[in-house]
Amino acid sequence: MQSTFKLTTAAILVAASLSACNGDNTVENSAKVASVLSKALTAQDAEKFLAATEQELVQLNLEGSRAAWINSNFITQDTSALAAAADQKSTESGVRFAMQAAKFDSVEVSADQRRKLNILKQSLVMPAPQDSAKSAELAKIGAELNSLYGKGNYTTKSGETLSLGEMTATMATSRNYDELLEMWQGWRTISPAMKPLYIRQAELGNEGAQGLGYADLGAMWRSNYDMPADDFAKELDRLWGQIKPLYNDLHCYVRTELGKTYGEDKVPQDQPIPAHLLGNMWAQSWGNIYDLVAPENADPGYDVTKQLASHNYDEIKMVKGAESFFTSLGFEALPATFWQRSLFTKPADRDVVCHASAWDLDAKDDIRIKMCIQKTGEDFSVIHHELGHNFYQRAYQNQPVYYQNSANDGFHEAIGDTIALSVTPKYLKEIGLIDTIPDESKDIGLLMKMALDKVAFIPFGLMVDQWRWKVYSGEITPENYNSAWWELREKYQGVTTPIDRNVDAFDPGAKYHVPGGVPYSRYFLAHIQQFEFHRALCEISGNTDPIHRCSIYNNKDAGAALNTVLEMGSSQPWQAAYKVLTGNEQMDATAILDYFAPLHTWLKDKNQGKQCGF
Ligand code: X8Z
Ligand code: ZN
Repeated sequence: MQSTFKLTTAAILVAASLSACNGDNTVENSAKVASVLSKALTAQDAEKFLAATEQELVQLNLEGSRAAWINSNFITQDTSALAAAADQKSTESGVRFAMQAAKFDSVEVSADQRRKLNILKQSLVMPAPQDSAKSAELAKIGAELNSLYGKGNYTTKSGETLSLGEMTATMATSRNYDELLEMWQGWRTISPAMKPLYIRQAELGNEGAQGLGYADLGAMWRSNYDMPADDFAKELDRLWGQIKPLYNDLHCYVRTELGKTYGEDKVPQDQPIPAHLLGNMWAQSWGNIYDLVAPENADPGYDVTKQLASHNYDEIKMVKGAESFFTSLGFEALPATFWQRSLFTKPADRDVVCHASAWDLDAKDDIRIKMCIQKTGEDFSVIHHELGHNFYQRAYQNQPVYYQNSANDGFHEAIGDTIALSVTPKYLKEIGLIDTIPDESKDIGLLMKMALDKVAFIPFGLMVDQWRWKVYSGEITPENYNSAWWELREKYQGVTTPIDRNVDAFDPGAKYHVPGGVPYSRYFLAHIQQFEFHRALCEISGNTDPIHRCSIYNNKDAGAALNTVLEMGSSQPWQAAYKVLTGNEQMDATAILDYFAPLHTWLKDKNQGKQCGF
């Protein structure tokens, strides 16, 4: 399990467990640490503290990951209780480590020691107050929220009980306004029950963060980026400002086309778009409505979902296909245990958390994914995304446990997506999934499909944590949770609720990462970073095609460059890792803007004379 995109509520401090063979030496280590911390402190004491803590972390991570894995694969009261107990133990230890690390604040230590101490102080995602009753309560709430989401389903008006996967498939393919609305509303029946738990979790998480010296939990989350927390918030605004003109033009064009499909009474042309019409349960990526907005005469003429079916791809073959992209770059094949221990399909007989995730159980080679794969082009991309996590975890396994993490959490989310950007027509032909590469006259179609997935996502990637930061700061109070959520959805995405929401609605809870306690800014960052990484790797590979046609498949130089950054883990400030690959220390949206430049010109032309904006 991986802390920065860790899918349980609390977080162990660093990436994953190292070894399954260490005994539980927690008590002995705690005594060593206590004796170190009782005297005037030196750099040598810091060394001893860090070494002892490292051993504890390895053990805690392994126990925590195993409990969380079992709970997410078999959701029952018992496994939730066991996961909560492990979570409580690791969170309490994490708080203790953070407090102890702070004791070295004014001690002169080496740069490496300082970085490790800072990592100990900062990286809890859901810190508990220093009170065992409250830390037990927080862990129990986390497990309950996770179960409510994992078990969530909806029984239709006609009496059929549907899983999220089934409803997701209908959201992607149905073009019936009322059917879409029923799915959209139906899924949101799972979350009112979460609201009291969420309110209490925010109180306890804030108390924990304040105990560690942060103004609130949001401030703690923002302080994880090798820059002052306020500067990080400003960086996000700056990047969004770069992308907004492109997003606005995409939004404007899509709204027009949806107006043609559903009628302008249903999609008013001067209002935000109803959130259930965009092909996705959360209106977060819109690639599934490509057929409704496809540019005339520029359709590439294939559909990955159909190609997978006609080439008899099953779930395993899809994962093998994604793996072979990584091995083509020079990465070692996945271990046999990956294939034995991963979850690839939704079990018929039990509740599991289907939201896709990648795990590293022992920081050696016990890497796995857990995913209820659907045989679609969309899930083919998600598989690349998940394997990106696994190959990253494996690449940094020789770092000390403190650095077994990505350079910043956006990197972890960006790697597999970077690879998926190379799943171009040229690549699909090379692996035999399509017969001919569409000519350049079809590029607008290819770019449109990609923009619906990537550009459309960006304001969603931003607003989720804008909402949480305001919840944690107290600016959004529980009675305003839902209305403030929709205000932000309108402000950033220009989408609106299709129907007035009940007073008890808690729509943020219907998005996995909110009950899951997973920060979301990482995905916003990843959507910018992946285009910068893709551009850099394409340059290294000697690509001469337009950037959206570039595939780094089979290119060992690109693979080696990528591996250099992955191996670094979080041993350096992320800016240093960024520089290794892109030559810059600052994130920048010009790579994504350049990638979509031909589409943007096309959109501006199509939008001429229209009243854009929302
Ligand atoms: O949660 C994920 C991954 C697992 S880290 C499947 N993603 C975000 C989401 O689904 O909301 C990937 C893109 C955004
Ligand atoms: Zn991910």
